[in-house]
Amino acid sequence: MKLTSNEHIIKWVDEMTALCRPDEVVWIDGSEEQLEELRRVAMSTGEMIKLNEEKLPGCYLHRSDVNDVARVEGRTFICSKRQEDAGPTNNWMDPAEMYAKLYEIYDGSMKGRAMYVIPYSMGVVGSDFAKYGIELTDSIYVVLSMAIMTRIGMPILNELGDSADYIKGLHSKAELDPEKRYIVHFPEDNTIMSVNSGYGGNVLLGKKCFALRIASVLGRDEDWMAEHMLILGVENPQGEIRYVCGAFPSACGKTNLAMLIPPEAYREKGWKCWTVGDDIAWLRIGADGRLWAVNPENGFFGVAPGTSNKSNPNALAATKKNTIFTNVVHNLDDNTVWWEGMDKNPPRNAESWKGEKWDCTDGSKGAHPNSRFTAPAANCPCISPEFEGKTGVPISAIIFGGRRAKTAPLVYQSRDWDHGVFVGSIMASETTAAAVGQVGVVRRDPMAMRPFCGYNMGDYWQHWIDMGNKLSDPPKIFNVNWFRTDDEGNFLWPGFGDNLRVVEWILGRCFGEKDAVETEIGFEPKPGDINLEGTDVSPETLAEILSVDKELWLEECKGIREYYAQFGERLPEVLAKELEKLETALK
Ligand code: OXD
Ligand code: MN
Repeated sequence: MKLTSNEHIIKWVDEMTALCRPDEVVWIDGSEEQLEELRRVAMSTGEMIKLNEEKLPGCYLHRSDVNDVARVEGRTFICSKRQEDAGPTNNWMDPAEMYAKLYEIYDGSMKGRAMYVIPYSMGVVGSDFAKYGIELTDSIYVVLSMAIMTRIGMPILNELGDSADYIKGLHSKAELDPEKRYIVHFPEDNTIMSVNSGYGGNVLLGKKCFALRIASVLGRDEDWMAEHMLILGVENPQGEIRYVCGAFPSACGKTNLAMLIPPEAYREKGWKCWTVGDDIAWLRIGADGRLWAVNPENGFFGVAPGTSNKSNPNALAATKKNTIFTNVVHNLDDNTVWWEGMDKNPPRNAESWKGEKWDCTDGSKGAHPNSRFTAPAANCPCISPEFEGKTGVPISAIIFGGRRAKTAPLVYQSRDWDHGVFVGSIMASETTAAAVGQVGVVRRDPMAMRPFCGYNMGDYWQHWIDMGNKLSDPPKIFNVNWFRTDDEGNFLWPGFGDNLRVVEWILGRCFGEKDAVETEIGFEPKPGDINLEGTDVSPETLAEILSVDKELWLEECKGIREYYAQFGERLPEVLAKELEKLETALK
């Protein structure tokens, strides 16, 4: 039964139904009864395995196809009318050509299956920040995952009324053929098309596709920003909560920072941390001239391996109920799950992520390195009371970061907003495969948005500069690097909860409470400005992690110049000048 009389939606659903030819069309109202019925169907076909109800209530295991376990950047396209609007960092094809290619692939792709119509909201329904989408999919896994990651169902259709202001998303698993797998965005049509994949990052269209790629374009046109950022609230012993956003490429500790547990000495004094978001921030200019952030998602799509009671107890706790696990180890003894890095007791009677009998002693990995949990945000013990708020939280600092063995110091502050945009634009991270002691392969990932910016990165940087000009009280911008190593390749900074020591300095800078010294690259803490009490980090080691090697930085400038060159005239003048200033200072 159709759940709306909205003609725009009905016409589009009818057209896509005629194209994909499903056996039936099921509108998702978001009710628990309907979701429970879908879980039952998914269990009967093997799409989901129900886990131990006592130990993991409401939890399921899902396995994606073995050829379909990660985002496919090489097959992800931004199809704006003009190629230069997609820019040099995105794959592009002419929209008409791409539609024709896709329509052929979707033709009859849902035969023998149901098509589910999922109305969903990114952001709290009815809030000024919220944007709505409809995803059509032939996957129950997608319906159940969207029910965790977003707000779904009737309230969205009610809010939409007769409006055509929603993002269209069509997903079909089709035949899971990797040669015909496409994740395509048509920013000028507010349309997303994803086909031949069942992996979350490619098919939960609210997340990377809408909330970053399409939303970045909406933000450019409507004076706001969609960023690949965590949002963290830090409560000091005076009970005041200050908020930061942080942009980090994958495998640089974003979820860990978002769910940070203060070191013991800090906890005793009354410090607390609150998670508002772990992956995406939508940022708007408030009436007070500050930048306000919401997390448009409703759950966490986290990487499972490495998540443990030690590394991130809050994330682990979030997965203890109503969670879908994908591609992890199935412990057959007690019907629970396991992954590398969870603890030191791999199950003996178990199946690997491929569903094959797994022998933990043979050296093979049981869980896929990109195996995931999809957990409701409400499960997280440190979820912020502001998570459900309609106004968002005011941001005092933006923190950029990457994994650099040598170049970037533990922390530095940009001189002003424009310099901060420069700092974000030159973000780079070493590949984690780098051998101990060796410098890894550097990949440039500006603002951690390289795979997620829905338009020309040069224009995106200009949008950042324009936003700064519109903010009377902009956040201060910082860069951190938790990954500096000594000459033997050992990490010099303990990381995890101790990162609060750095965040304390950052927030102190924002409120005029902490001192700094000016260097060639920006402001750094003075010795003694970072509280080392309760760590084994000596003041000498801290001085080493804060040191700036001018030769390395001059090399870095060469790399930045080469990287910038590909943007031609789209490179903002401000950034070219900042690069010159840096080079002059270093010489
Ligand atoms: C990512 C993710 O790939 O958040 O960045 O899943
Ligand atoms: Mn991410």
